[in-house]
Amino acid sequence: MFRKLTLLLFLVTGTTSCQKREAASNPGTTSVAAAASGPVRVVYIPKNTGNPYFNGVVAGLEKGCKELGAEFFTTGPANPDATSQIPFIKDQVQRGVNVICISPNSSDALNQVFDDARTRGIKVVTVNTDLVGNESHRDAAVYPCDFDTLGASQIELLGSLIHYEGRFAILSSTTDAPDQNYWIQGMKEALKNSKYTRMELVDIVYGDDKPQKSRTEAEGLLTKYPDLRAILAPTSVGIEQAAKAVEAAGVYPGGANARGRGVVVTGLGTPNQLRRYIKDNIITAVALWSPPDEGYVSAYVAVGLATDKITAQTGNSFDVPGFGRRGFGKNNLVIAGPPLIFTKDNIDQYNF
Ligand code: RAM
Repeated sequence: MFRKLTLLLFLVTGTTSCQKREAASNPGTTSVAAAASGPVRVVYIPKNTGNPYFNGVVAGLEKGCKELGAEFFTTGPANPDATSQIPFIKDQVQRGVNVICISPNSSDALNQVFDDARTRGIKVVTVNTDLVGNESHRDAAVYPCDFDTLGASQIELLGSLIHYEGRFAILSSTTDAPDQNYWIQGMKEALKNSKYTRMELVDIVYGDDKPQKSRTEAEGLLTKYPDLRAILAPTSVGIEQAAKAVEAAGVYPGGANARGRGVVVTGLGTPNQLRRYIKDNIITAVALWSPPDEGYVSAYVAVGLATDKITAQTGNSFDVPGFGRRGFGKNNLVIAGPPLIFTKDNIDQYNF
């Protein structure tokens, strides 16, 4: 309700902002974002709409922005293609938003639009995903947990579930996704560890974070590799569809058609989407973090930057209520919290 209201308010005031922005292009005048009065306006652009994962991030941003007296709204493309967010970013720049929080679909395709936005005084904060290798094109980044160790921890989780032995495939999101690609790189590095010599990565397929394509890719893996021991899906869309595929085929551990010990599904997924599969023993354990916490910390970074209460600089830190202090690490990266592992025993403690 709050989001709808603020969106409506924002749309109504959009024309005024555009007029101000035109004036701002005259030499000697300040940019709209800098000149705009009233509450700070924060927009969040997820990778794509329709992915329940991002609802948690939105809820956290909304809560934090409300506490800080900022206006918040969210908009985004239907598909997580590398360039699909560009028109949305341009539109928000035109409307004179103060902060663009975004989970980018590419590490480099958005550099130019971000540069344009920042020239106008708009802060750009990447959330959940970063411009890996192009960090100078945004002001700060918020990761939900430490991505430097996430790939290795995914391999360890998988290893522990398959007794460190067997052939497995990765079901990822898009080929351009900066987050999944970073984690996959970490997974490949981890696999060089002698602990994992009996685990073999046979394929990487991409479901583009679309349910149907992810399902088709998961089914394709089951057909192509009859001896597959596991599907590792570091995407909340992919893992849900992999769970559906092994359930329908009856090849999950203990399933009617399981060969040997069956096909294990693990990776990253939301408790709300996977609760049933975990309770029904289709999946034993998955990892993630708290998307609402990530969104909440992002709100404090976004509004803090827009009001100059926070300066994005490695070594600087700031308070987030209930979280204590959070700080900017290398490349102005903020880590919101710890990773989490969900099993039958704890899944009911989480609602996102
Ligand atoms: C999907 C998206 C998102 C990722 C989660 C785990 O929802 O790809 O970026 O963080 O999975």
